[in-house]
Amino acid sequence: MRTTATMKTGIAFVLVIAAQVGQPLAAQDAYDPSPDNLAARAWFQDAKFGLFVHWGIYSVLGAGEWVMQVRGIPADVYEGVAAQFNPVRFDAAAWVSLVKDAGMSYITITAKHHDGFAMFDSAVTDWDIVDRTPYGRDVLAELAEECSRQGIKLFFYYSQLDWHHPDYFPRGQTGQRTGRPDDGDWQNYLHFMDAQLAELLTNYGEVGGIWFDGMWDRPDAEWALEHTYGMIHGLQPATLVGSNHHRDPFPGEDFQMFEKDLPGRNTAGFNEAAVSELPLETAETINRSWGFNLTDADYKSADELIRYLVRAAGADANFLLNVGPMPDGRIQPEFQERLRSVGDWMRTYGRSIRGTRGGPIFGPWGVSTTGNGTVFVHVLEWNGRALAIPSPGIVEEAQLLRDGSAVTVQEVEGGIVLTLPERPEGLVDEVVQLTLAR
Ligand code: JFZ
Repeated sequence: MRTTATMKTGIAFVLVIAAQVGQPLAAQDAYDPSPDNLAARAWFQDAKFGLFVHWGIYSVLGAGEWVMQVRGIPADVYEGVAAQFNPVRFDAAAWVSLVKDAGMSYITITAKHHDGFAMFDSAVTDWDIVDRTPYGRDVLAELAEECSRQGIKLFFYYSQLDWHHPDYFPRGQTGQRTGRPDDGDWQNYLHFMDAQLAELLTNYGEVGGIWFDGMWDRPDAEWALEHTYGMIHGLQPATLVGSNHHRDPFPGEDFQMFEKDLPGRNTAGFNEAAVSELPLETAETINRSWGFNLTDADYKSADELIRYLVRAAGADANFLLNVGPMPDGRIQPEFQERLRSVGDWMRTYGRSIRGTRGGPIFGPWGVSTTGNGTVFVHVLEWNGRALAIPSPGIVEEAQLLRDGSAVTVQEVEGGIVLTLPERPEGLVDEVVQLTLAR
């Protein structure tokens, strides 16, 4: 884990330099999102909470999704791992039910990660789950079908960086130790990538979005984003395009993501981009790993995850919470327990998250969210009885969301004072619902 973190910080550093040199990257020029796309953006912002799934053949090795890079495994040796991937306990219905139990509305799953391995049946390569594993089933197809049955939207993560494809050349910051020949046809690689994306947008029903990652590996390469983004929107206008490039959004992108940070913050060290007008999303892990990691037991508590969800909603961002399923296809119990606890919380407090937008007030005590004439004051860190906040408008009614009991509101100069009850032991978020005069 430590090696990976150090290495990624290195990548972030290179990225910053590249951004300063300022090679403009063409994207989808004069992009005018379709009405369907704008509706999908609103749906996305209402949804607020999704499951990120990092799953690939790397799970067999139990050391995260970067194992090929970290251990310097040559591409031909790594191919042997595919032959051992046999997730006989994969159950799409169980995954999607878990997502619903957690109070989530969408899934973003790795269709292809940096190892280049397609978790779907691709016709343009045999480096995929159907052709190379004893399991031989298209897990994305099964998941897509189950998602549509249970009313969950499905997004695909797609790595532009590829440690396996011979035409990913010249190589970038990573993938140097894979033993591939030192030549390759970049245009050919771009065609391959577009062909796989076309498969994903054609064979799996409605695709909620494409979550790109890995462009940072070759920041100055000609990625022909305008072509790829245009193709995606041509096939499915409502599909939301986003990219984890940690730069200001390019035309053709429909949402902006922040990895391991709330929008506008940069505790991770690589979130230098400004917060845009696009719908926002922040991704986070439950332990410290994205892909299944056998030795990572550093789990965040359910309360910490709830607080993260609330703070994301307060910052007007979706929360994409990750699991790395095991090589047998199951999601480990530690993740399931936590997801279900967050879901229990969502059953009481979901109204203050789903369908809301961030703001308008916040303070050291917490954040707020807004939806249809209501402001939800999320008191996360405050043990006192009297809470002074700026006035969000004319308050007609104030009550605790957890039991509907009335909260006294007093107008004072510069704001209002809420009189809260004694804070119950272990309460993670005291939500006060303020109904405003229209
Ligand atoms: C990327 C992936 O490398 C990682 O495996 C995972 O999928 C995560 C969600 O996304 O991680 C990154 C991407 C960019 C930087 C750091 C980590 N960066 O620019 O420093």
